[in-house]
Amino acid sequence: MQDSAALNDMRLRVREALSRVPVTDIHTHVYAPAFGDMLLWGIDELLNHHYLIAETLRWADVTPAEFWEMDRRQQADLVWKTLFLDHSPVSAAAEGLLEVLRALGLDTASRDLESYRAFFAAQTPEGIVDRVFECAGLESLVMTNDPFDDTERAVWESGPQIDSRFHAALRLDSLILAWETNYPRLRDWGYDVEGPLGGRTIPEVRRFLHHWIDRMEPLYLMLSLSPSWRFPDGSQLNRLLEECMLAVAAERGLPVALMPGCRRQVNPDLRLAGDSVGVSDLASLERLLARYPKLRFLVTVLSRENQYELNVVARKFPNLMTFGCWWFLNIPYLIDEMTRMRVELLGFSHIPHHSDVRVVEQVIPKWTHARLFTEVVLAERYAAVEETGWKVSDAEIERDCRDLMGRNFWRFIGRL
Ligand code: HDL
Ligand code: ZN
Repeated sequence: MQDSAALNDMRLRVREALSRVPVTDIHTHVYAPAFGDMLLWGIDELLNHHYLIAETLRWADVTPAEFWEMDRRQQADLVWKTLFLDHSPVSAAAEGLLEVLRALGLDTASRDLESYRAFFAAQTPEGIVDRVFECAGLESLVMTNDPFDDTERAVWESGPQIDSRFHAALRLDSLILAWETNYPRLRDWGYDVEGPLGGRTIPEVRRFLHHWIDRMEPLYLMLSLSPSWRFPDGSQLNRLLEECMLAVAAERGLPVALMPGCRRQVNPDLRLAGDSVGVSDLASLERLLARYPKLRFLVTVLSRENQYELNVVARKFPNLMTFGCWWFLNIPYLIDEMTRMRVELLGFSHIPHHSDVRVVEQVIPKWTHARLFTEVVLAERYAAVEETGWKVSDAEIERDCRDLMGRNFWRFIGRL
């Protein structure tokens, strides 16, 4: 059993190091101010986050259809009443919203939603972004960018001046997972593609990818995968994955982010809140990693049951960098479990956290929790190491924290 005084001392040393190191948030759904209303911020967007909508609709005596009939403000009022006033806000998402208000200097004890609205009404997007980056100790973040999103595509085609703290990631779910629906749009854009991938389809899809890589300058290409994904299986999905996404990633020297485990729209009535989780086949991931030893894969999986396996796979394949506690996993209980498993199985060769936020202020609680659980786990591990007589310097603790909170990412993607 560790000496509590030594443990407390070590926690303070790790906390100090974490407060100093720059943080890169490697996967989010926020947009730079240049994307206009696509940048979500403010109390009504915070209350309308789909995590809170899902929790609200479990209690409220409105159907999803009635909820969607309401305007943003009415929806936010219902979420506030249901999850904050009628019931105590103890879920990770609800408590996280209160952490945002506190960090921005608002009085949560007042429970005065209109005063919170008045505060945000007096802010600007750029001002909120600056304030939030400072509160969260964030140096930069990576967006999720989809050329099939009409609003987003128009912004990119306007040649936007993008805040240098916001980096792009080229998301390919619309291209690869929704091929049958979306390939006609590629034809509209002048790409000579056919549904069954015949003719010039493969080179034309590659040309499409090169075009958007030139336009967005993404740090990586990205694809989520259903738990039912298997590799290899000769499917159209895997042909597009290998012959287009991975082939172009290799040509352009870009890493690939794969995110297995999401079962999309199990309840379409909930819209963005309608996705669920499933256990993925990580033997398929192993076969992909083995087939492409020169490609670098950033991977996060959605099922808690896959986490242990993913760490073992990472021990077998240096071209795999695991990252984050994704989506439903991003709750204190599982962040603690996952961080412990990673540190004990992988040491410092992983990326423990990303926020996945959609409303920019949410990075504040996400990175507060990320630092807290990193501090708790590392302090225990450093204390255990020092109990053997080994000494860890403050400089080494800072080096290790710098790796976890950003440098591992930049080094792995070849940008250090
Ligand atoms: O597919 C993804 O990238 C997921 O993160 C979804 O966007 C999900 O809706 C989400 O917001 N998770 O936090
Ligand atoms: Zn995401």
